[in-house]
Amino acid sequence: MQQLNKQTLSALPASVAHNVSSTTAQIGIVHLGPGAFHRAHQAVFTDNAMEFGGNWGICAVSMRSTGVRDELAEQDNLYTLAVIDENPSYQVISAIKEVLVLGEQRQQVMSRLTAATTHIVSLTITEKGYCLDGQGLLDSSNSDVQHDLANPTEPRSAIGLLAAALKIRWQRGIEQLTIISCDNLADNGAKLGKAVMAFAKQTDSELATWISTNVCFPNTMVDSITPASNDELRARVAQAIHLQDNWPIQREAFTQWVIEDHFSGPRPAWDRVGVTFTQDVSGYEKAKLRLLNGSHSTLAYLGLRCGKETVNEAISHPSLFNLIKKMLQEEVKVSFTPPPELVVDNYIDAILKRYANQHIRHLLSQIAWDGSQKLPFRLLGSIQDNLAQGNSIALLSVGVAAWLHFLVNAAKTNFKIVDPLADKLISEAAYCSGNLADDVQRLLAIRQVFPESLANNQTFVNALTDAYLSLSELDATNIEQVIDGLL
Ligand code: CS2
Repeated sequence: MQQLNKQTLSALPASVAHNVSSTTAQIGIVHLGPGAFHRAHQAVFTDNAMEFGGNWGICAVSMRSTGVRDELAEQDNLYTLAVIDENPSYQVISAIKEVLVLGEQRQQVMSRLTAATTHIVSLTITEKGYCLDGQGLLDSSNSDVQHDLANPTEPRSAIGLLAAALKIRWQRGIEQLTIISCDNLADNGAKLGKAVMAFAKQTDSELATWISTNVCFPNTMVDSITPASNDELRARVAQAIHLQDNWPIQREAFTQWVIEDHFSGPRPAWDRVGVTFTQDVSGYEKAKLRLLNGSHSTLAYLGLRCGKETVNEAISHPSLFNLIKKMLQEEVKVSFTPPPELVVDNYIDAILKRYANQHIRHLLSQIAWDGSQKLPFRLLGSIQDNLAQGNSIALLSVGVAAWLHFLVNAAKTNFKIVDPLADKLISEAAYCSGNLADDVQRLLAIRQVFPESLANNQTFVNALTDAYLSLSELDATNIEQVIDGLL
């Protein structure tokens, strides 16, 4: 079978969508972190928007790994998006024009970031890529930040890289840039802006002032369930497009992007292809982070303990379904103020339906990554707000307790967890001896995750200890008994 590339594009069957107008566009966007989510989400919106004109080709920059660059090079950076639902559909995306690797192509990355034709820089670098501390501010003790402050022209963190590029734009008088965080952090844009300015201040305070007046960092909410690619997907795509694509991606049909309407300079016609622009993203962000991601993480840690592998398998168990639904309806829903146009009960129902999509295999182990970075936004924020308002936190605490058990179990079985704090988490978890109240206290003392005010809140400590105790018996054989007992 021939490989997907520019030459073979014309052989695509008519059933496969492809926006020809994006094939000739020049680069106008630099994206940091071209993982599956970017290629299934922002790159697709941008590809579709180019139907309405503009040079919005994407230069994608991997911070370290060479995999995406090398694989995509063989197919002229083209790849297939498979939308996996009741009726699957396929689209070849040509918005990505080049992929660079920062570690190996520093000069090229810098020229793209500082080009006057680059109007937008976007990021999907995951929570840990922002180098923030527990307060959401730049963590100056982070080793990458320290490295970049000592070597500002050779940055390895996204924050150092942006500061270095902005310095050159400032010196050359190239104004107007919008930097769009597309990661699952509350107030993602504001946090990114603050971190970049805090970094800049430590190198040149005038630079920080220039950034604050010339560069916009809109907040965003991004959503689309995007499981990792696998051989099954490659086979399926080959069959659909009649070409070999070694790097396809898959996602569910649902996709959403809400961006704060706060730009410095032009942007693609995203508004014509389904992107929502609004003055205030925070309600959308909280709804998504707390309702979807919060329940995702809870389901991941509970499901793994119950011997489940995928989101679909976990949510298909009536007890787990009931627990998640009750947690969302009774505890998460009351923790925040949604945007006026959002009907939260419908949103919850839609999330539960999305989890039940049996056509995609979304691995719980993938969602379980980086718990230390995710839980504060996904569960702890709701818990703190509920405590302040006197609302219940019993079920939210179950998600946190399930994570604690995940750590203790990993320490016991020598399972290597994926988390930037893995060493610290596992060494603390290894001391957990089974005296449940002591275990909880020890883990609550991890300040990078649990702020002091929360760790010292007796209502939370009690709820977490109760949940931790109840879950200690849980395994694949007694799901009803244990989980129903919590409802
Ligand atoms: C998931 C998210 O992996 C995870 O932690 O919760 O990636 C989730 O699938 C997306 O945020 C959905 O938009």
